[in-house]
Formats: sequence, structure tokens, C-alpha cells
Amino acid sequence: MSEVVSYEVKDSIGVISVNNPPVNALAQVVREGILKAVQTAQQDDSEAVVLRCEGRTFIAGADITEFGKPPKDPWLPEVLTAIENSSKPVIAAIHGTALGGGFEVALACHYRCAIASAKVGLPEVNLGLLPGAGGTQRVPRVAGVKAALDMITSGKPVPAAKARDMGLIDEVLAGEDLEAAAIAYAKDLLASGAPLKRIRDISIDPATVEPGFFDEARKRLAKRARGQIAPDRIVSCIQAAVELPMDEGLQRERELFQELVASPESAAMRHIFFAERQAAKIRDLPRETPIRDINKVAIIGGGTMGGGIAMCFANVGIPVIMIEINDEALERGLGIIRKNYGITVKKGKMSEQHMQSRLELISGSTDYGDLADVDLVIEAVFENLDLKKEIFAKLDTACKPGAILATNTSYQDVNAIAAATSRPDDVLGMHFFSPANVMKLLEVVRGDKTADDVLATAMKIGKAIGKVCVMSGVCYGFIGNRMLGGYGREAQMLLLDGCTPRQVDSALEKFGMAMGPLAMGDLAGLDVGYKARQARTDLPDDPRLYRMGTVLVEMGRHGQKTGSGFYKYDPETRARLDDPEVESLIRKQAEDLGVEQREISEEEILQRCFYPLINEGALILEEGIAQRPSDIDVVYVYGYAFPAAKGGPMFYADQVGLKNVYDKICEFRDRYGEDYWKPAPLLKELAEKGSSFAEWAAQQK
Ligand code: T1G
Repeated sequence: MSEVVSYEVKDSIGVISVNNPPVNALAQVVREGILKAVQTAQQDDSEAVVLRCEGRTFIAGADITEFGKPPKDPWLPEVLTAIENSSKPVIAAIHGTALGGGFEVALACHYRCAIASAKVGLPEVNLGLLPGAGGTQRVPRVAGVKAALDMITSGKPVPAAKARDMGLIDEVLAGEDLEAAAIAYAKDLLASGAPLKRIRDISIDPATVEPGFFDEARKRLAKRARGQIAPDRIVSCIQAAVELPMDEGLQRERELFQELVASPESAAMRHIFFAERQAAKIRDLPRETPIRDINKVAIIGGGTMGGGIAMCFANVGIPVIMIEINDEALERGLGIIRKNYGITVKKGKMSEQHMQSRLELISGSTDYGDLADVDLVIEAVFENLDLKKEIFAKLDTACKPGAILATNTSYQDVNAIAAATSRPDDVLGMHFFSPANVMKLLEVVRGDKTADDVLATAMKIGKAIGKVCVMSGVCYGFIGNRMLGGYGREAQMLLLDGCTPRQVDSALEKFGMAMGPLAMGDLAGLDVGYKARQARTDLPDDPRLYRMGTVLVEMGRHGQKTGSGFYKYDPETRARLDDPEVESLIRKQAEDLGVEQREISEEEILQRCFYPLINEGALILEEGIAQRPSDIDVVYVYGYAFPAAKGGPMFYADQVGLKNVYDKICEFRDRYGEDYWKPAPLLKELAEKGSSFAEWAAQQK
């Protein structure tokens, strides 16, 4: 055994206890300890063995930090074989979340019991992997091919009761004293003469699988793969479970697992897994920074954003009061919330009763006097700095001392807003992404005077409402929207240079973006960007700049909401259709501007759109607006649907090679001028040193 695995015989039952905080990951010492404990149990007077874990959860998977390094003995399959071949029953006792290799350990046991609050799952697909220790061979044998495919390609955890109904576990234990209940369950099994039940002894009748099932699954999964290859390989493994004997199926699974663990897609997705958790750590914030209690929240503004934000808090049981300027606006705002919940209920994703319980947590008022007891206010009104300052001055007097005052602004100066109050240390930004009740990213914007406990509280409450939080400093557009400027600019410049909207968007969607920038503009409304540009004084005086967006808006083509923008939209199906009128308009504009059109490669489209993003990211790092390159990656994957299989813009830049990125930016600078293509000093420095953003980040710790 090892210091993280103990073994003791209690009342004739051998108990193996794993204690490897924080999640009992299957590090080498854990694998070694379990193997030795199982081997010991074969020689002692125990009649059965219970495998359990200390701490908050059963084994939550292989140790992801070990991937990419030479594997160490014993390999997990060896441990599972020892369990499966035990001469006495081995019973997994599950609490918390038995995930990945952890659930695969449980599946190799003869029986599985769990407390009611436990969940089991195979989330490897979220890391660009597949269950590599028998999960794809055992789950179909007990739960059936279709259920196995859904479970493993979705990666979603399954609650204990449902897992029992699916045959994935044998017993849901009463109470919460897992060890005692598991020992009692083991003794019951022995008393009833329960056999050594091995999942490998179950075979699947191929006739039970509909013809074409696997081909149809591949086609369906390919549609939403966005550069991920693991779903396809999972289908192959489950097909092997049907068509091959167990050991050959395990061999096939191992081959495909090895392919995935070595793939760039999995490296990118594992990077995002750790980057998301790293982003929650604020380097200069002491771990013991106190957190303020948030028991009641106010939202100022009942628009789409305000409604979505209110739902985030109601969804986790926190009472919310929505403030609007008059009863009509308030009713409209509360109506948006009811409508959104109604859609969720209609989709069958929430019960009517659940919706009612959440709606009861949401109240409304037009009187700031009702804010006296709230702990957190989030302002979500129109993007106008003067209006926001006026509101914060009112909040300053209406709210109790210690209430946190947050703005949801996308662009405005948080320091200027804080200065409108007598408590700038209680003020910060909490920038949600639309739709706020769906999008996971939350940019937490730290003002110059924001207190440490206010920042720590915002990061914690953000996680509590299910958001992935990234801290940003104060600048125009913070991290995400500031970087987006060049991406959107070049998408439109490419039109003048000779691309159609479809060419630009298809190149980026083929890369893995959920939606190309021009289609995204049509979705958000081209008039939004148009109005924002009118207010800006820092843009170059260049007739080409956002030319097509401006022309289309002035023609009344605002995008989906007017039925046409860069594309036209079928009024029935809302399908995105190429519009020859726009394509000839682009040619006309290019001619008027004297821009010579040419054939443009997909590679240039990607470079022209992504390299400004990367360059701005380098400036953001130099200015300390973002703490680390991986924080920027988290912003883009969770806020802008950048494909996780590419790891985010900064990770992607490292894969391309910063010298290649830098040289190409210099080429574009020479062709298009320094207004748009001015290499960031950090990018230049790293490129010339042959270094990477990852190496730079490691030196910042
Ligand atoms: N390996 C290494 N570290 C891990 C880890 C893992 N599997 N899971 C979590 N951590 C770290 C995490 O980085 C963080 O570190 C701390 O634990 C707390 O995590 C062979 C190949 C279990 C639901 O994909 O989903 O098994 O930031 O903040 O919110 O077929 O962690 O504190 O330094 O997320 O309470 C499959 C991944 C692996 C599960 C808990 N398993 N983990 O959530 O805590 S591949 C997974 C999670 C595999 C087999 C295959 C969650 C959690 P730090 P946390 P949490």
C-alpha cells in the first residue's frame, strides 16, 4: 500500500481507504496502494472487500497532470484486472462524484453501492479523451449501447438513483455513513450467496443494435464536434464492445485512447481544464481574504441582460429584487424572466414547480428605498457613462454600508463609475455575457480602488452562480471585447479585399468557431456596433474601416432582426442565406475605395482575424489587464465560443509559433499600415527569443 491508501479488516470485511486530496485522483501512488491492498486481501481472513475514499469524493479520475509524461507502473488496467480477478467480492462504496478512471475502478468491482447524493460519470470527452480503462466496454454491457453512447459522448454525470436504474450501480444506500452502510451491504451480499459478478462476463447481442446505429451516431456527433475527434473514437470503442470479445475490445479502446492522449486537441482541452481553475486564483489576493455574505441581490435595469442576471441568482436560491424606472418597464423586465423560464419548462429542462419556486425569489420595485437591505447590486442599464454615474450616486445613498456595487458595463470606465460614489472600494465590474443566464463567462473587473474582500466576494459569488470567472483590469472593453475589435475589423476588411461573407465565416467555422464574425454581427445587430463606433473618438479616419457594416446599417439592414444584414434570413426557417445583392455591393464599395480585389486563402482569413486578437492579448498582458495568457484563453473559450479543441487564442498562438505570428503581423503591417498592424512589444520580444506565452507565464509566478 502507500501513504495515500490504507487497508484494514473490520468485522471480517477488508476496507481499502483512499486518501489523496483534493479529489482522490488515481496518481501512481494511489494505483500502487490499491493494487497492494487487493493483493493483501487475497491472503487474509476477510470475506469481502470494500473500496472507499476519504474526503469529499470517491476517485474523480486519473491524475490529469500525469498525461503527457511517461506512464508509471502499475498502469490502471493492471489494477482493474487484480480487482476483477479477486477471489472474494470487491464492493465500491461511492460518494461525491466517481468520475473517469474512478468510475472505471468501480465498474471493475463486483458490486457498486452509493449514497443517494453521489453521482457517477465518464467525462473524459471534455478533455478530448475517452474512458481508457474499460469504461467503453463495461458500460454498454450493463446499461446498453444507446445509454452508454449518450453517457460517454456527453460526459454528463448520472445521479445515483438513475445510475441504479441503468444498472451502473447495484444499491443506493440509506443515510450518509457510507463505510458502515457499505460494510453492512457487503455482509448482506455474502449472506445471500451473491456470486462474483464480473461485467466482462456479459456479452452484447449484436442483433439488439439497430442497423446503421453507429454510422448515424458518427454523423450526428460530427455536426457539433467543432474540431474534437474524441466523440468519433468513442463510437468506435462502443462498436468494438458489441463486435469483439472483452479483451480485444479493451485492446481497441487502449489503442484509441493512446491516439487521443497524444492528440493536440486533448492537449488543448486539458490546458483549458486547468486554465479555468487557475483563473479563479488572484495572484496578489491573500488566500485568507474574507468574503462578504451575499443573501440578497438587486439588479438595476430589467432589460435582456438584467433579466438574465436576475435568473442566475434565483437559480441558486438567492432572492433578487429588480429595479426599473417605472411600473411599465418593471413589468416588461419581469415578463422577460417569466418568458425565459417558460421556454426552459417547454423544452422539458425544468419543471413548472421548479420555475415557480425560482420566480417566487424574484421581486420588483421602482423605489431605490427598497435597496436598503441588499448585499450586492448589479447595474445593467444602457451603455451610457453619465447614466451609470447617476445611478451609482443614487446607490451610494440608498444602499447600506458594505453593500457591493457592481456594474455590468461592457466597455465603460469602472473607475469613473466608482468615483461617482463615496465608496469606490465597494465598486467593481461584473461583466456578464448575453444571454446572461446561459453564457458561463463572467469578467470581474477590478477598479483601482476595489477592496480585496469585494474582489474575492465577486469571484466567489460568480462561481456560486455557475460562472467561470476571470479577473480583468480596467480598460476599454476589458479583456474579451477589447481583443474582439481587431477580429471584427479584419472580417469586414477581408470583404473589401475580395471575400464573400460566407467565405470569411466558413473559414472560421471550419476552424471551430461556433459562428463566424459576420453572422455573429447579424445576430447581435449591426446597429449595435454602428452606434458604439459613433461614440468613439479614437478610431483612425479610414473610409475602409467597418465600411460594409456602416453601409448595411444605413440601408436599414441591421441583421437578423430586420431580416437581412451581411446575409438574408428566411422569414420561416431563419436560415442564413447568401445575398447576391450584398456581394455586388461589396464589389462596388471596393471599387469606390480603389481596393483591388483578389483571391484570399482560408489560411489568410484565419491569420487576418486571429492575429489581431493575439496581438491585443499580448498588449493586455503587458499592461497587466489580464493576469496570465491562460486567463485570456478562458475568456475566449467561455465567452466567445473559441473552440476548446484549439485551447484559446494564446495557446493556439504558441502552437502556431510566436515567430510565425509575429512575422505575419509584420507582413500585414507593411501591406496595410501600422494603424491596425503594430506588433505588441511582448510578442516581438518572445518571438525574437523563440519563446512562448506559456514560458512567459511560468516566469511570472
Ligand atoms: N487530476 C488532477 N487534478 C484534478 C483532477 C484530476 N482528475 N480533478 C480535479 N483536479 C484538481 C483541480 O485542478 C483543482 O486543483 C482541484 O483538484 C479541485 O478541483 C483513465 C483517462 C471532481 C467535479 O475529468 O470534474 O480518468 O486548482 O476546482 O469544483 O479513463 O474537479 O485546487 O490546484 O474542479 O469541487 C477524468 C475532472 C480524468 C474529472 C470537482 N476525470 N475533475 O470539482 O473542484 S481522465 C475528470 C472535475 C480519466 C480514465 C481517464 C472536478 C470535480 P487546484 P475543482 P470542484
